[in-house]
Amino acid sequence: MPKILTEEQVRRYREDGFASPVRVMSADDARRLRTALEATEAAQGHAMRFPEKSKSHLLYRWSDAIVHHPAVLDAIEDLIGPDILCFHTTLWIKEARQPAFVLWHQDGRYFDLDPAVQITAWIALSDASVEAGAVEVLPGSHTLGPLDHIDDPSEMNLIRRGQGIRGRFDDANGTMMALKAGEMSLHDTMVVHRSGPNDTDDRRIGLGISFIPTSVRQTGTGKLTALLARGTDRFRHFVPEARLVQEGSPESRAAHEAAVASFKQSQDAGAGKVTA
Ligand SMILES: O=C(O)CCC(=O)C(=O)O
Repeated sequence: MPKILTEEQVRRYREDGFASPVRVMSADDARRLRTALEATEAAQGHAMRFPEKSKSHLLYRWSDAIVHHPAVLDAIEDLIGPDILCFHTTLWIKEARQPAFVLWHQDGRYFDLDPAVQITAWIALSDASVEAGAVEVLPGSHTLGPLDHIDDPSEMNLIRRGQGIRGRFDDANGTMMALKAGEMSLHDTMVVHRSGPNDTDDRRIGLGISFIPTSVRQTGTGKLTALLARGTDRFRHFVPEARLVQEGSPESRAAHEAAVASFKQSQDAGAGKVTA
């Protein structure tokens, strides 16, 4: 019996490679987390950007709270069991009226995980409507195996090196995973997905959390870090990240810097792969 997902959502996730929407918190709670994120931006004097948009859970309490949110973890447990690592987090922000986008791509094409079992939980801190540039998925595409990606950098691509799949899906229309603030979508590491511009007057803000079972190994170069989010890690395939204790402390900043550096190094080592 699943903890939070319906049997139908579990079945659809396995069949289609995604499940959406899943309400994980109230709109008010999402608003409070957004306010905390925006207070961080105001204090820093700029919108979230690299490197703090990567692995923000090691820097900020509001991000740590989302990664450990019981409803988020219950949904992940429904799909991969109780021993769960947070492998990465990315803030996906499109400013109001910003023509930001990502090309069709597969996360699993560049994560170097064996087996390729990884779920992206995308938690909306603002409404992420179709007009705001919601994430769009191609149902069932997670069964196609790893596909070729090319580099096509552009200033407006939210993925730094601009990798994507060109040709095969140029005329395809997928399913839009439109979300209200406080809802979450879940997508499989191999599902092909993309997103388009934000044509609304509000920012579109989501936190993407990559979760894996503790049994998964890394196959790339270097030794990556990951945070035990729930359960027990009997495998120790990743360097354990320490959970954030004090926001703004020199220790938290150093831990974040080291974790992002090893992640970036491993991504840069893979030609034709995607880094966000
Ligand atoms: O937020 C977006 O627009 C893209 C998200 C994405 O590519 C992902 O979560 O893997």
